[in-house]
Amino acid sequence: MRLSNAAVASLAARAAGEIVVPTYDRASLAPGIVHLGLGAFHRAHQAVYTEHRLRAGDHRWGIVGVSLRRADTSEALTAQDHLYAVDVRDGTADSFQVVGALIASLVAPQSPAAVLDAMTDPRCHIVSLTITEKGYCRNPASGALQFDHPEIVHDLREAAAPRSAIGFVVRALALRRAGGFRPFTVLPCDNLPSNGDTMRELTLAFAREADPALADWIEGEGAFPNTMVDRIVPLTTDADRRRVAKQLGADDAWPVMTEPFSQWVIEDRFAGPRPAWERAGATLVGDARPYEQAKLRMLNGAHSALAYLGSLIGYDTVDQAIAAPAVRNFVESMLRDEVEPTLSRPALASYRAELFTRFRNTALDHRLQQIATDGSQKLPQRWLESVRANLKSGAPTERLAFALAGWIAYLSGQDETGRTYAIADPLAGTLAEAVRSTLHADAIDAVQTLFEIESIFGCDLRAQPRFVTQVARHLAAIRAQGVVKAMDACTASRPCTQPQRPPRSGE
Ligand code: CS2
Repeated sequence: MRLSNAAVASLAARAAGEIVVPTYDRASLAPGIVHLGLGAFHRAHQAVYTEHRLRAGDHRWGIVGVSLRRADTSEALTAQDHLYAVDVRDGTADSFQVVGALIASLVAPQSPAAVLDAMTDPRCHIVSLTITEKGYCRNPASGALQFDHPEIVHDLREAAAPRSAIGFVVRALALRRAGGFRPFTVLPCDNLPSNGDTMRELTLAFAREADPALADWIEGEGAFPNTMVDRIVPLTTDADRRRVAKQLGADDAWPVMTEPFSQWVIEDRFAGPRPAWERAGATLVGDARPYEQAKLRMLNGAHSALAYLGSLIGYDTVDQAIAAPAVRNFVESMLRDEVEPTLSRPALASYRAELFTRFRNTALDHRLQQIATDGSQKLPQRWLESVRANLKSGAPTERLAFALAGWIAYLSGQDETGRTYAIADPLAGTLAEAVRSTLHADAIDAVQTLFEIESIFGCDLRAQPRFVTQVARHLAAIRAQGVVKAMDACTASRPCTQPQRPPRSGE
């Protein structure tokens, strides 16, 4: 039996309360949210918060999911009335919820007009996004819109059939303005610094180029709250599908796996109505940035360190890597000594302890290679912002330099057991070229060559000779002794502080 509206009734009867299923009339849901990026993360996070409000009787918030590229998720979900299971795994018993919040799905390349229709429907009040860091078409170091990005070039020329998320948002806002409607709230849910402010700047930069009067309207009327989103959601595997089918008693072609933990911090400034997500456990705040910064630099920063260093050693999953004492001690000291001092969120030590518990979840099978993708888009906000803050304040950067050396070593495409892997990154070509030219060169040459890539490192870091030397020293140690030995030595070393730069007048 395939999961469907009809199947849900019999599931509910059979499972007698053990599986949570939609109990409301799905046909009565209005399309209040259009979500761009129909991946597993959205379905295990924002959709679950929204489901809570639908169950409570507020039927304005059905979700229309949009895949910006591939059709596979949409096709799988269409065949099961857009129902899917969320499998929450804590290492003991799984718990299941069938979510009904998704009422339709669209594949943007197949029908951009249908996507624009959904976004301009007056009942749509929110357009949320999980399009990954690279989906924003921004320069990762400077944050500026990449006007030479092929999708942006296309969307400025052919506004009526956009390809990029920015192109869709600007076109839909233009149509709403022309129709006399209010703008929707744009709610980015990706791991970018100040993701709402970032999206606003990118949207305005695009709109100014296309139509300055539209840009003024968006600037005056639009809303782009910052959000911090947090839930670990590994990719779904066929083994997951089989396990879910057995436990659910129905086939689900695309269930999502996740952990018990979930957090969503949202700035409460919307252009129109919104679901009462705070009643579903979200935190509505005036300023989400302290939470967002702590999450990016601690959870995601630790994740990336685990991904590159753990993969190099030969581990496959987060729980395997964190179980190794050398890795755990290193990540702990990196967070405690070099990341937390850059943050203002309260209770950082208990936040760190909670992260380690989450990383140890053996049921998630969270692949390091999943996290290792798109390093060029992730490292600026995960590591380099902490590096810059420490260089400025004179605090140590030794462990962050080691993590960077680990990333450079990872780019060789081969781990210490001899296994090879592909580098998945929009800058893969540039990175491969840099690595090829320096594989047998001195570590310092390798680091300097990598640091020349401005869209990752900006122009400032290569002008910090002590930091460049630190990274090179660690890269040389990794090459000579292997990751674990080099890492133990780095963790044991007394953090060496940077000479503090005297403040310039006016700072
Ligand atoms: C991970 C994140 O893949 C990655 O880069 O660091 O997806 C992480 O699991 C989530 O941000 C957790 O909230």
